[in-house]
Amino acid sequence: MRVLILGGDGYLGWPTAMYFSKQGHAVAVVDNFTRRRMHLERGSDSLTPIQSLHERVNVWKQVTGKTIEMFVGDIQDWDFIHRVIKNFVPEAIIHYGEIPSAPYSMIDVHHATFVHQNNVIGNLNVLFAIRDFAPACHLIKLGTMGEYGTPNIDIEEGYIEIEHNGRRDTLPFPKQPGSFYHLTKVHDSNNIMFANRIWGLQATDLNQGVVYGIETDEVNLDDRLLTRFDYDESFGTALNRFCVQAVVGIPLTVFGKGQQTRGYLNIRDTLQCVELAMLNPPSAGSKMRVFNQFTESFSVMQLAQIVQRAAAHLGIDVEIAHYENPRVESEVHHYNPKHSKLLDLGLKPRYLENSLVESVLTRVIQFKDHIIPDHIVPRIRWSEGDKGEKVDIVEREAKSEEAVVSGD
Ligand code: NAD
Ligand code: USQ
Repeated sequence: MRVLILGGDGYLGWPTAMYFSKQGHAVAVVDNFTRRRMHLERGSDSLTPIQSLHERVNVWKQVTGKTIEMFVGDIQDWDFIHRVIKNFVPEAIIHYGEIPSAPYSMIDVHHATFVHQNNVIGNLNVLFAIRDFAPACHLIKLGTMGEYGTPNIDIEEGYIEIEHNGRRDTLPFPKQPGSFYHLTKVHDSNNIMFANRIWGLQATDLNQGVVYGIETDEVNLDDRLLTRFDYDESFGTALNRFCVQAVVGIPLTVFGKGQQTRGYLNIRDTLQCVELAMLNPPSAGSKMRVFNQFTESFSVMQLAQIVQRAAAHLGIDVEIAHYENPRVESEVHHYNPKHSKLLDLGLKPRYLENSLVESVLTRVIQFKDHIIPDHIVPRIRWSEGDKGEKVDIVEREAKSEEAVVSGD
């Protein structure tokens, strides 16, 4: 198939490009290096040394003999993106090309509007370009499980059947996202649903959980093909951060009570999921399809304990600490989202407990000299007022009283 990967220089986009190229698809990537520039702005960086997109594409060609086409430009620029879609004529677009960070979107008004413009306008351009230049194309759009928030009922896969005043309907599941970033994904979902309804645009919205892992078969071919790995407060997920903290000897930064529960999946399973969505498109004329894309759920405290156990296998002693929560979120809540549709299509999940050492910790140890400890302590707060101030440790489950959080 002709596959266009938006955000093809990113954490997920680059491994997806290689994976599809290896399967024999004609692959092109689009990126404008926003993610690399946001790191320059924040003074942080990927732990894994990543090559430029040009170098990645060249190395891929050297190693496999396969070509990945490259378009450098901004999806917000209609002139650019409509020409890419018109000329490449994709059969599937995998849309990863957005800013993915909740904390970054909460820094201040400038970051919130920047993230909204980038994500919502970019996605709208893609919808119009598909309508006008590739109407048969299947849009596979990365949304997030965080669109749903943490309601006190089970989360359905996109839609919920409701009976109200004696009448029944199947309606989009209510959304209560937890950051301005997560809100952009809700706006995208609504825009895609509308485009599907009025133009018949074929779309799958993948509400993805938190992805972990650095290793894929293609990444492992050559270290110059490595994907990024972030651990700073803006772009590092809790699990990535805990792995780095374990290796540098900082008590794991569990925010608040640590009962916040999320869905997780291995990066190799992200590749399987987008492939399954692409090879099994929704039938013509059907409404926007929604998959909840994750394989396991864990509370933050469970994650910390998994990291502690995995590190112990490598002879590393890890402490867990409770920090004052810089976010405004439910710290204790119900969490039981359905996620059967991708399993029904054949997804074979990998599990965190079995794969953390191999998928993450060995690579963190390999690159531990690159760790910038100053970027581990959180400073971005959801509630206004104390941004930039020290975040205090309010409670500690540590074994050693001397341990300090460096980087303040
Ligand atoms: P990433 O930041 O590593 O990749 C996104 C890429 O898109 C970057 O290379 C960036 O430069 C590019 N990009 C952003 N705006 C662009 C624009 N206007 N024009 C051109 N390129 C642009 O993020 P990721 O972790 O690979 O996530 C990919 C997608 O998956 C995002 O939409 C994210 O919200 C979603 N997602 C990620 C996770 C996760 O755990 N990584 C979980 C759920 C959903
Ligand atoms: N957390 C800690 N300690 C930390 C960092 C985070 O306890 O050091 C907590 C947060 O308070 C939150 C939970 O861990 O309760 C998850 O936070 P996260 O930073 O790991 O993930 P999140 O901000 O939700 O964002 C990530 C990706 C985003 C994706 C989302 C999927 O960055 O792109 O959309 O996961 S989901 O969580 O399902 O919304």
